[in-house]
Amino acid sequence: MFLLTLIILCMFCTMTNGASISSGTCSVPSSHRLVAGLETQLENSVSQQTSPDPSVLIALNLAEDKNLSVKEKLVQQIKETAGKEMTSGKVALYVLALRSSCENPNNVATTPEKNVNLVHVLEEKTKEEIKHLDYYGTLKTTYYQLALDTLALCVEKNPEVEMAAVILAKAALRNDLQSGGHFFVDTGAMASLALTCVYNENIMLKDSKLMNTFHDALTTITKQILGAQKSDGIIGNIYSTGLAMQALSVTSDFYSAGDWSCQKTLDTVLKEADQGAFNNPAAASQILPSLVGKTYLDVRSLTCPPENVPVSTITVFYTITNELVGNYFSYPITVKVPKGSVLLAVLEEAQRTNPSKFSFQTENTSYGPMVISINNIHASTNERTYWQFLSGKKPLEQGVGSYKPVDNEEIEAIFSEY
Ligand code: B12
Ligand SMILES: *[C@@H]1O[C@H](CO)[C@@H](O)[C@H](O)[C@H]1NC(C)=O
Ligand SMILES: *[C@@H]1O[C@H](CO)[C@@H](O)[C@H](O)[C@H]1NC(C)=O
Repeated sequence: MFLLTLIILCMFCTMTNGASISSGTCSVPSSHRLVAGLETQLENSVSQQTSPDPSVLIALNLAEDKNLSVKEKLVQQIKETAGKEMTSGKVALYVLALRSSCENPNNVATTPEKNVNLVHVLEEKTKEEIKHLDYYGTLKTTYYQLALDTLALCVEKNPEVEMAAVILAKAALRNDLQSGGHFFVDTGAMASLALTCVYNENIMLKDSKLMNTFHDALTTITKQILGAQKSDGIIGNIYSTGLAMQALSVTSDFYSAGDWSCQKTLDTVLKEADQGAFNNPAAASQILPSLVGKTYLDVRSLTCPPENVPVSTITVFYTITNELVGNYFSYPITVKVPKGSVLLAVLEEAQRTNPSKFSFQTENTSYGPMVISINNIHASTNERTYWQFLSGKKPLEQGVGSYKPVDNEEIEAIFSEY
């Protein structure tokens, strides 16, 4: 009885705040007032920004934001600026952002004439980071950006990811993932996402022993992120909490259920969001994915329409008429065929739709297929009859194997004498 009461109480408590829990992750529905508010704020930021923020596009896509025009505008701005000089981490965010919009970062049209391969640029920038580390003992930028580089190369299944991931993992094991002692949680969380991606995609690794290194690094980072929890559920500070939530939601194999209450963290974040803590678009873009239970790794699994764009179709009004032999008839049918199809495709589509009336036969000739019967009415040399094809009232000058009808054309086949 006591247990039952507890269960009912608990159902009630999850219902009232509209949140749901599943293993290692928690979220609020995208209809939630604060989620919708953050999305609107990000949408509005797009026109005001001087240079596009790829993190905003990633967040809007992960939240399945419905404002297509604003996302298209952002994609356009990102493409137009893709050729500019950028740090490695910025290039990585560009790659992730384009991927999240189902655009191919390997071939970005910066102008109608010029394309760049951003993944290749990312490879080069990542190599520069590593070279800098070899020569000077520091990266060109920061481990936060090297983590972004690793994540984007992994999402692109690029083989160069391996060396970046190794450096990141080793830095984590040396306790080196920080910028001057600050922002460990932000950097650790980004590194955790990157290394989880590489860990999941282990098929790419040439050296399978590296899996142990990545495993150890993820264990270390996860422990440190968990160690940065405050009593109210905030991890690091409020602005690193979103990234930390993303990291912890993909690393649940590396800690036990009691080590983190996703729900407590979520509740505090929602309270802070309500008080305007994420009024800055960059901050909003980093918190939104975790509210809707998504992570940057989900950029890999967003469903994109098939690469080959659907062919546009045309409509043809096709009629077969016999007022010459047997039972007279005139049957109309409307068919849709791919644009550029020959008339034969119209006949085939009509036959498929209504075989009892529109079945037909052809005979191969030097000029291509010649229609010899429609609806069981056969052309006859003896009777000097044939199937005549007309567009409107005008006889065609080509056969069904060559003639290409246009959209909304009226084609008639009339059983005739010659
Ligand atoms: C690395 C880092 C820094 C480095 C940047 C140097 C470098 N060469 O990379 C240093 C140490 C300089 C730095 C400084 C500060 N940072 Co900082 N930083 C980060 C971190 C970890 C990564 C940023 C990054 O590389 N992004 C990826 C690249 C590709 O994108 P980007 O747009 O080119 O990034 C640039 C900007 O983010 C900028 N930047 C970094 N921090 C800040 C902070 C502010 C307020 C501004 C305007 C710009 C800025 O430097 C980046 C590199 O050029 C983020 C963590 C996060 N969650 O984003 C925090 C973060 C952005 N920083 C933060 C803060 C608070 C600061 C400081 C205000 C701290 C302070 N008390 O002084 C100062 C800035 C003071 C000032 N001079 O205006 C907060 C911002 C929170 C917010 N809502 O505004 C974050 C989110 C960390 C956190 N969880 O608290 N930061
Ligand atoms: C999309 O966002 C833009 C910018 O905030 C806004 O002007 C527009 O009305 C929105 N469109 C829809 C369909 O919500
Ligand atoms: C006509 O030729 C095509 C190839 O050109 C062939 O596929 C088809 O089977 C032929 N049909 C007849 C009836 O010979």
